[in-house]
Amino acid sequence: MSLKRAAETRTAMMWGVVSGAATIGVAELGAGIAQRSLPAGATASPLLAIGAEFVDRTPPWLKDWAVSTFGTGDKVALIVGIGLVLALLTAAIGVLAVRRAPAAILAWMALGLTGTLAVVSGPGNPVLLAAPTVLGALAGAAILLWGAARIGGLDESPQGTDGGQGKDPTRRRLLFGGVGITIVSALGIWGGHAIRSAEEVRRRIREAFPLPRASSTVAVPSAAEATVAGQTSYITPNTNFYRIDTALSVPAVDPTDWSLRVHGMVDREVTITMSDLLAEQHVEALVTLTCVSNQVGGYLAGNARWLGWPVRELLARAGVSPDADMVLSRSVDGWTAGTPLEALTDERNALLAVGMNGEPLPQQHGFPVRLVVPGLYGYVSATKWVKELKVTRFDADEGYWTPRGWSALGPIKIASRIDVPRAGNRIDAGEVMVAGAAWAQQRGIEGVEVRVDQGPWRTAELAGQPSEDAWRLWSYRWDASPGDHELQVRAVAGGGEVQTGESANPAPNGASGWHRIDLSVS
Ligand SMILES: Nc1nc2c(c(=O)[nH]1)N[C@H]1C(S)=C(S)[C@@H](COP(=O)(O)O)O[C@H]1N2
Ligand SMILES: [Mo]
Repeated sequence: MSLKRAAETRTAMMWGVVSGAATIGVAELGAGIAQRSLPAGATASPLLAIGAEFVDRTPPWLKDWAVSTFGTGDKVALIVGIGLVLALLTAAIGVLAVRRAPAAILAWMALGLTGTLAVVSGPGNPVLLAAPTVLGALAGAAILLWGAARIGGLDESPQGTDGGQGKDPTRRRLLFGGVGITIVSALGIWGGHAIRSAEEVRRRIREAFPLPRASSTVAVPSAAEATVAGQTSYITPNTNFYRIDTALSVPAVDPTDWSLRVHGMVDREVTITMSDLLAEQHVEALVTLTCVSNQVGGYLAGNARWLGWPVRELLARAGVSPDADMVLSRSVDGWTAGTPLEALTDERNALLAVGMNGEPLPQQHGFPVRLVVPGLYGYVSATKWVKELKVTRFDADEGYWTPRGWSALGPIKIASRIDVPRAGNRIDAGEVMVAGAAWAQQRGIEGVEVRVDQGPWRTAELAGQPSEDAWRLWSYRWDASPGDHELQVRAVAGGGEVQTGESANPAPNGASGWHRIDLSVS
C-alpha cells in the first residue's frame, strides 16, 4: 500500500511537471508567433516576463552574486532557475490533482495568473499579450486533469499491482504520454525562441536601415490637419495604416541582398543594388494609397509621406521601347501588378519608396522597397518587397488580380467619407460637427458637399491640400433637429468632376456611390 502510494506520488509529480511543460510549450510558441505584431521591447513570453520581473526586483547583493557566480550566463541561470521553481511547484500541484482536484485547479489558476500578470504588467502592454499564456495554462490544466484522473484510478485497476514499476498499461501509457508531451513542449519552447530571435534580427536590420536624405521635402501645414475629434488624421501613422497583401507570412528581405532588375522591352537590362538605390536623388511625396476593395465609406485607404526615387529615372536608364505600354512589377514572393507605363514615366511622383512617414518601410508595408504610384489602386501599382520590373504590354502580360476578376486598369475613383458622427450614434440636437476625408488622387479635391435628408447639397469647409495626390479633410457644421436623419457626402475633384451617386461594388474596378449614415437626434 505504501509502495503503491509512493509510486502514485511519483507518477503524479511527473505528470504535474509534464503539464507545466505543456503550458510553457504552448505559451512560448504562441509568444514567438505573436512577436511579429508586438511593439519593440514587448514580449508575450511568460518565461521572459517572469525573468524580467525577477531582474527588476533582485536586490543588488543577489545580482552581484549571480553575476560573479554565473558570469555572462546569469540570464540563462535565471531562466533555468525559474524552470526549476516551476518544476517543483507543478510537481506539487500534480500530487494535489490526484488527491484534491479543486485545490489543484485553484493552484494551477494562481500559477497561470502569475505568468499572465508578469506578461501584461509592462507599461502600455495590451491585455491581448496574455493570450498565449492563458492558452498554455488551459492546455496544461486539461492535460493535468486528464492524467490525474488516470493516476487516481491506478490503485483500483486490477493491473495496478506491480508496485509502480511502470509495467502496468495505464502507468506505461502515462509515462510514454508524458515523455511525448515533454518533447513536443520542448520543441514549442525552442520554436518560439527561434521565431522571436529571427524577428529581433529583422527588427534590428530595419532599424539600422540608412534612410537617404530627401533632395526635395514636403511639409504638412497645420491647415491640412483634422479639426474635429474622431476625424481621420491627415497623415496615417504607420501602425494604423491598412495592410492588404497575399503574403501569409511577411517576406523578410535583407536590404544588403536586395536588388531590382529591369528587363523586358528595354534597350539594356539594368539591375540596381541597395547601395545604387540609396545613392540616387530621393524625393518626398504625400500620397494616399487606396485599395480597390474599399467599400464606400470604408477604411482601406491611408495617407503617408513617402520617400523614394522616381521610377521614371530608373526606366529612362534602361531605355523603354516605344511599343511597351505596361510594367509588370514583381515582389520577392511572386505577386505581380500591371501598371500602365505612362503612370511610371510621366511627371507624377511614382516612387521606388524606401521611407514611410520618416521611417524605413515597416516590414508589412514592403521593407525595404515598394512602389507607390499616385492615382492608381494598390492592386495595379503598389508592389511591396519589389524586386523586378518587366517592361511589357497589356496584351502580353497581366498582374496577379486581373485573371481573378479585377480590371487590368485601376485608376482610383473619386471618394468621400463621413468619419464623424458614426452611423447609429445617438446625438443631441443642436450644433453637430460632421467631418471626414475625400480623395481624387492626381486631381485633388475642389469641393465637398453634404446633404441632410435628401435636401439640397451644402458646401462643406475644406482643410488645406498640400498634395493633390492625397486626401483632403473636410468638416460641416450641422444644426441638427430632433428625430431620425440621414447624412450624405459627395466630393468634387479638381477639374470639376462630381462624384457619382451611382452605386458600384468594388469588383471589378472600385466602388462608387455616396457614403450615407443614419443618425438619431434627441
Ligand atoms: N507584394 C505585394 N504587394 C502588394 C500586394 C500584395 O498582395 N503583395 N497587394 C497590393 C494591394 S491590393 C494594396 S491595396 C496595397 C496595400 O498596401 P499596404 O498594405 O501598404 O497598405 O499593396 C499592394 N501591394
Ligand atoms: Mo488592394
